[in-house]
Amino acid sequence: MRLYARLSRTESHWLKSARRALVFGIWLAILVLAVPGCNRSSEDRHARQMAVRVRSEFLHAWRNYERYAWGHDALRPLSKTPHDWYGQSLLMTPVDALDTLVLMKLDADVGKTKALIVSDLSFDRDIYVKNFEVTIRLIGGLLSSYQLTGDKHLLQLAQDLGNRLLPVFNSPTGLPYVYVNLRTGQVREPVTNPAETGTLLLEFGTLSKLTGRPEFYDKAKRALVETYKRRSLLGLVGQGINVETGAWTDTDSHISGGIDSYYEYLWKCWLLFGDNDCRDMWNASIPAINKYLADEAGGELWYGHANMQTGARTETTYRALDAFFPALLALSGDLERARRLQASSFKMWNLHGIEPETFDYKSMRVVNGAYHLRPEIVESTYYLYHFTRDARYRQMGEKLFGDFVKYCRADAGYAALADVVTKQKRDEMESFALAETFKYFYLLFAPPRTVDFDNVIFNTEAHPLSRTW
Ligand code: DMJ
Repeated sequence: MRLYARLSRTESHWLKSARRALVFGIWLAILVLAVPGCNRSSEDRHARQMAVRVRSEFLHAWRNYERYAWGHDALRPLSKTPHDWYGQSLLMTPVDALDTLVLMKLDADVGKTKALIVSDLSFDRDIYVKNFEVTIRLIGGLLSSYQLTGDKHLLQLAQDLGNRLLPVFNSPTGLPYVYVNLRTGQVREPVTNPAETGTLLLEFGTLSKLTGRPEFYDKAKRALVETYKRRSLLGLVGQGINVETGAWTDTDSHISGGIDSYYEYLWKCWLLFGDNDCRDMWNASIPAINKYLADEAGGELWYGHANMQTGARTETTYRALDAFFPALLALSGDLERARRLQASSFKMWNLHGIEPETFDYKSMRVVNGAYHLRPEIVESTYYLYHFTRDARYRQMGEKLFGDFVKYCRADAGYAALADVVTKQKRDEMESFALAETFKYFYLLFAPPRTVDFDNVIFNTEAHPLSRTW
């Protein structure tokens, strides 16, 4: 009896301890599950506040464009005067910025801007325009805004412009001339580069799919393939090519301006159109880039310049434009290099609190100190955050944005810098500041559903294109 009583006392003691342990376990589990959730939701709350801040700074730039340059290509933010690239306006800023207005849900501004474009934009003009620039900014902008709003006028304008640009491809090689007269179709300037010959297929291809006219796709693809076919035995392309002879005029190779978006479109055209040739050309090119252009300096990853024929290093410079490459590496699945290169870009930025146009990664010296309000480093921050969900990329973005506002905000909009060391401003606010820089800052902090990342491809001017066909 006594034994039984002792046993049942022990048992009830055991039961109590077990119950206590269970309650403790449940609390622990709640804590373990809830604390990161709390962190996550406070991080998200902070991100939403950042998105609101970005949107309001975007509006500072946009309202001043409206006030001092409405109907013109761009605002000069220091003199508060308008600027037209070719003496007559092609509405560069309104067309380039329209899909940013849509994504930020600035509905009244979308309506007003669309009305301006539909009533005032005419391509029947006796001016020579740069095929590359008007393709990425105007065709890209019109097509993405058409896809986002469903307004057919925008597609009609894109088609009209596409028709007027087609004569650029009438060279012996199929590589495009640099300039075309929008009214007469006359072309000029045969010496160009891979960025200008190979950054056309996302726009012309989408135009083709949406209008059912194969020639847009075929001509832009031929230009891309003809560029690729002229790669060296090492698998590199140069930075100057003659469209009449097909010969290289400059054999310096890099991922920088003049070549950059040629590589970008190889991979992205595979993603958007499922074009196997584009995938194969990318797969054949990326090993050469990583072998001859990638460079290690002080334990960091950089990409420099090399001779396309010999692979010999020609420059140890890295540029603000090159900072797009982590985004492309991440998109193509190479997260490790993407992370390392992004850390290098951020280092370049932090040297003077804002990035220079050109920088020598061996000597850590500024080579060209201008800052043109460029988006590339922000673009890569956004891509890396998307692929990793690592909160450090949002913190990085916050630092970039803080500096951007601190040094580039002017009374009337945002101004480029003449020199990142002295922070002296210059009278320039390129349309890509509104099309790209503010957009990528916004997307980094806005709810992920703002853009269906997995179903859009951003053209090189940050215009999201989707496979609606
Ligand atoms: C933009 O017009 C495009 O991103 C282009 O591919 C490169 N340069 C500017 C922005 O820096």
